[in-house]
Amino acid sequence: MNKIILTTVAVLLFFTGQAQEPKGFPFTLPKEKPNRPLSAAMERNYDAYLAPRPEDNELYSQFKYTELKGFDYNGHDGTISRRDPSKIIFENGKYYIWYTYRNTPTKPMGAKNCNDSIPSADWDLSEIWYATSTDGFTWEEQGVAVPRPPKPAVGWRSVTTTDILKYKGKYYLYYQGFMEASGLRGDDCPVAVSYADSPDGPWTPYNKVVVENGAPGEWDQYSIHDPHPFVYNDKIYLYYKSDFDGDPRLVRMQGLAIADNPLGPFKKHPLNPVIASGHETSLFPFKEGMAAMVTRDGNEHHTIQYATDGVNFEIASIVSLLPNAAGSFVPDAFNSKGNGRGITWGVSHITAATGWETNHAILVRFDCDLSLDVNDPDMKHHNEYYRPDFYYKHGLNKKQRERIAQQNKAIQAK
Ligand code: AAL
Repeated sequence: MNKIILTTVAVLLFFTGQAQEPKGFPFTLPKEKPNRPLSAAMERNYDAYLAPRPEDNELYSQFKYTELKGFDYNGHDGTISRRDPSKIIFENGKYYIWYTYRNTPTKPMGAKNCNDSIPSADWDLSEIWYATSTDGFTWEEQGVAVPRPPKPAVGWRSVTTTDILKYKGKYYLYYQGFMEASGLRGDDCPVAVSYADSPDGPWTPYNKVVVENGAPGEWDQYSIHDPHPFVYNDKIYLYYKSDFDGDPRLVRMQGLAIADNPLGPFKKHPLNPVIASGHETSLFPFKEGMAAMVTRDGNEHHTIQYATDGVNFEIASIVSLLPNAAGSFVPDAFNSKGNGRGITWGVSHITAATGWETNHAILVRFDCDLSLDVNDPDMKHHNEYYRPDFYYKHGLNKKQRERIAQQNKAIQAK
């Protein structure tokens, strides 16, 4: 008898609609992908990102910036520049960072007006210097790590844009080695390396190119920039950027070269370019893969991307105010063993810091929450608010105002 009553009630409820799923998408955002027809956007919201809400997405973060203490810039007159910082490592009870250091009698004067002492570009006639810190906010500049070698050694014109690798107890600094002033043909250079038994040096130049330019006609035939080494899958994974498709509308993308030995040979990945956007792209081990902060250039600039295999990157979040040329503190850069924990801070640069007239870059600190070991809700807001003067600073140029004036004239004439 009970069975009959229960069945009757269930049938009645069904036809009265009380037991049916609501027709529209539910008010409470489901944490898991709901089993119902979804639009492309909703499919993506569940499939492409680590969580349906940014604040729960471990690869989403805001970025907050702090002025650094300890670096003098000659009154920001353009004669001293610090830029393109390395990853930060912690050794001997302090943080270490390396960076491009330029100290020239004048600001950069362009390729046509440069000479043996006048720089063509902000990173011309530069050396690799380093600094240490106990808190990441105040730094003590230690001086030169890798000087420019005598002609014709690789990097005789300028050694720049370095990054650090620690491997089997030894230290390696990879850097761009310029053999001509940047801008004469393009920003053309290969990558060289120096090595040491201590992060304080002395550094011995390997005096050979370790990441070659591509073959004629290949995307990376002229420039191998931003060498960015990790120990991943028990090999040295060196990510880099190249500029291609020709001046002045350069396309910038990221490649990967892999070696068993820090001094090479490095074999370029057959799927290069592996990241189709970005400029000084900064990566870090994350879970079993690699995450990338993709800045400035390309369709996918202002994204954080993730590749479970370190090669095939997908967009993991869309962010703003990404640090340029980020040198992150990546505690597990050389030993993540498939369990990369992510990052919370680093040093980045701001180029033309006081305008293009006194063209020089400064180093700044950035903080974020891209870490599996930190939960900072104040780094996860996404409805960011900027004050009017921030918007007004991004104003119309003369050509755009003229176009608008023409449009106004045309509409008046109708
Ligand atoms: C940087 C980097 C490389 C380029 C120049 C200095 O942002 O991409 O280092 O060569 O600009």
